Amino acid sequence: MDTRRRFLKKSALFSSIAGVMGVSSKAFSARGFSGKSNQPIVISTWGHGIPSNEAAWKALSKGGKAIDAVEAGVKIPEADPKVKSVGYGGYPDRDGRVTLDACIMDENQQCGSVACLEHIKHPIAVARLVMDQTPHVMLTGMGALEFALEKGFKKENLLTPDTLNEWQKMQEEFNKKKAIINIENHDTIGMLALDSSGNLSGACTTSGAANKLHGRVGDSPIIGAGLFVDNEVGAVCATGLGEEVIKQAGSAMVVELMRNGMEPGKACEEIVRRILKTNNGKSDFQVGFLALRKDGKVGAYSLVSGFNYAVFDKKGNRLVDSPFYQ
Ligand code: SD4
Repeated sequence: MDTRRRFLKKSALFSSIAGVMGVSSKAFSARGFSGKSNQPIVISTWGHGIPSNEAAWKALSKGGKAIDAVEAGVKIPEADPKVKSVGYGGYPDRDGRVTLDACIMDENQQCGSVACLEHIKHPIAVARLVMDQTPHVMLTGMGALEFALEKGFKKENLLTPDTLNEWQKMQEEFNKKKAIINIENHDTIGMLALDSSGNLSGACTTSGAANKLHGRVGDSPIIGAGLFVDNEVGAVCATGLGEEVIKQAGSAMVVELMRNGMEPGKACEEIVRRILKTNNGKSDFQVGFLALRKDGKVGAYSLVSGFNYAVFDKKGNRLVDSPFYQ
């Protein structure tokens, strides 16, 4: 076969594969997805994403960097005692201790993370310093706390009387050991942003599952599980039962599927389906993924209904219901 015919045959094959995967051949080179955008956008999980996006948009709309926007954004629920699944006022573990997990990742694949951190209101800011000022990616427990105190963070009591009261009432439900979806209050904030230079970053912060064993770490501070950013392809974050997300390397896998041409929403759905499969079709828990592709396209998918996310772009800030399995 002459070179031209071989080339035409290859292009036809590529077009049909790309068609099946739902991507335009323009955005898909031989090396994978290659679209881009420099229209700023920020997206984040759950209703508390709305005020968080506002804070992030302040930075983004002035030409600020995505990494600074996501840090500023997720600090809003971290400081809000009414948000009982993130930061100050978050539900404690089984021993009544508030332990926080957070991570952050930028366009150069630099990242920082803290896990099982107590007494610090803004774990995301500590994670940022782990990224910016240490040769490490992750600090845990006492080590993370000592690092934060060394850097001048204030030691605080994060357990509010209101949360303690609710947590005490919840003990009865926990003791029944019945599967109640989201009883552990899986409402982490994961935030993804694209800035006007076309760069992506993400942040994720949580008090984790309410009533967890002391020392339990979920997906949220684990790069590749609760968050992953690849500046060539897209950024993804996860919410829900962290153990299931970790088992699939969830966020990294969604990025990889997008790299291979899958649409963001379909890529999220595929990983939810894998989780469902490993649970033999049982869906008495929640997991959800949120994805932002390099060209600004957004997608999400959750196992159970009820997951929503906030989107802020030039059209404004709004809450969107995620598609779900059931
Ligand atoms: C965890 N994924 O610790 C976290 C909890 C969460 O929304 O709320 N996610 O398992």
